[in-house]
Amino acid sequence: MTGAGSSFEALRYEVADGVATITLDRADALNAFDRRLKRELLEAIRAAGRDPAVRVVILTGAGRAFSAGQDLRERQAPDAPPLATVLRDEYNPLILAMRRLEKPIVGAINGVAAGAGASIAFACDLRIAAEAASFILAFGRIGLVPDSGASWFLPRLVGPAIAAELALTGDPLAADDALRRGLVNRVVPAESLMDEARALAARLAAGAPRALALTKRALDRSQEAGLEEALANEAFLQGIAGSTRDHAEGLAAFVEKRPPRFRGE
Ligand code: T3D
Repeated sequence: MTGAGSSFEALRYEVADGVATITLDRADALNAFDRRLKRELLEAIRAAGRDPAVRVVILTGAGRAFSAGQDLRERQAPDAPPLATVLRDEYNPLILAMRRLEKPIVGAINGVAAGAGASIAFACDLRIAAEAASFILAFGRIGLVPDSGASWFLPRLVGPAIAAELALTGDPLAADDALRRGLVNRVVPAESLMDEARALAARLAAGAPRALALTKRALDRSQEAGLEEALANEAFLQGIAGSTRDHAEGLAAFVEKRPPRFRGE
């Protein structure tokens, strides 16, 4: 196991077997995002992007919460920057970095994900939730609107009616309901959460990295596109994927009836 992140204080960053595991580590404050945690999470995502040894990222939280969102104590400080500035300078680059990362992110949602903590869970590619996890669009409870991508991700993940209910009421969505609504991919007992996340990450890490990156891009672009544009984009991305050595390796492995060995080339 290597640690690119000896400089990290508010999170842990560990790389093993092609998987970077990022653990938000402010358990006493339910992993609320102060300025340092936001900065370090952005750095960790970028470090994972740069490291060719990393093929998949797992994002989770220490203790009983995934994240309680913005650190509200920091927000109350007299010198706290305006909300719009915090979003433009801190949260928005983080969400964009997660979506632009050319590697899948598996959210291992270990407990409550509230406010921007929920948004960051939504920005993962896949979510596995512990049975006690929940999602709370807590923004309205403190007189704010959904941010950090929540208003974009949620209707796309659960549909407009449920998104409106969650955003307008601020009611928690329990893990089982989140599974029924399609917000999470699976729900598992807390004690097996990380094993399940690592097993899923290992499967993804064995895939063709370029194809996974292009698939992530295709799915994101499809949210914005009409069918004609999506078809054109698929053809463009397939042109890239089809010219990789991994594609040739996949074909050879099929014909030779053996597992492929993808190298990200
Ligand atoms: O700059 C900007 O503001 C822009 C960005 C905004 C994006 C946002 O995220 S806005 C939404 C911010 N988040 C919230 O409003 C959620 C606040 N927290 C809660 O509603 C509850 O804590 C939870 C529902 C998440 C969990 O409830 P519970 O009963 O399990 O735990 P608790 O007792 O409320 O919290 C435990 C501790 O964590 C407690 O500290 P203490 O008393 O033991 O010293 C509590 O103060 C602390 N904590 C929880 N959430 C936050 C927090 N500390 C700082 N910031 C928090 N968000």
